[in-house]
Amino acid sequence: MLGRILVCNKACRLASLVVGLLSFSEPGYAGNISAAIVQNDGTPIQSAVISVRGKGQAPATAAAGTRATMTQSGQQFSPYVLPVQAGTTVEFPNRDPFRHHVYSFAAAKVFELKLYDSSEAETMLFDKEGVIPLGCNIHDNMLAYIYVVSTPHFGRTDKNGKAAIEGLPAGDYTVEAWHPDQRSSPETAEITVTTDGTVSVQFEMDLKRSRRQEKPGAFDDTEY
Ligand SMILES: [Cu+2]
Repeated sequence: MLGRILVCNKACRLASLVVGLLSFSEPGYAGNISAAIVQNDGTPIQSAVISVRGKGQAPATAAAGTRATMTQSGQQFSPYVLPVQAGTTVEFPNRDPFRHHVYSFAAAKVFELKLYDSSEAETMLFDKEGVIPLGCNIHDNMLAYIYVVSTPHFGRTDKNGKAAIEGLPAGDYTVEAWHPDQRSSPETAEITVTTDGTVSVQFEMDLKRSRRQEKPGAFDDTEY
């Protein structure tokens, strides 16, 4: 695990360096946010969404053609939480040798992808902000979330509870942290990003027990 952290840090430094080089002719461009999300006892929380909105920044939709993927494999959705910017088309590839029937009743997107197998390329456009829980009509254990944001600046925490948002113009921002199992409403923090700096933000969340994506004999707790 230590090795992985070192690799990640190296990669992060490299990414920061690249951003720094790109912005060399544009002073004041590159600022970063390093977010950490933990439970009240300090346990890292994976699969939380960090989204960042500049003060006065209007809602922004994704560039045309932006795509993301929510896979069905091993009778589970993957990833458990998929953050996308409004205007993103999500592909729902079925990698199982049996059919799925994906649906949502969420206010932000009511839809269903009727029984389909691996030969069919199912897609759906998500154009409205909000939380979209996904289920499958055939497999009750299947559960995942698409979280639609209206900013291009967002990320999802890894197994260490960390997420990095890079390349932000200097300025004042509101940072929001969201997780499907949090007891309270999304946490927010007001921060200021400065030239070529990294602002660290930490959130604590109280998670309730969730049925997650349990399936007999193959409970996967790696998401937490
Ligand atoms: Cu299914």
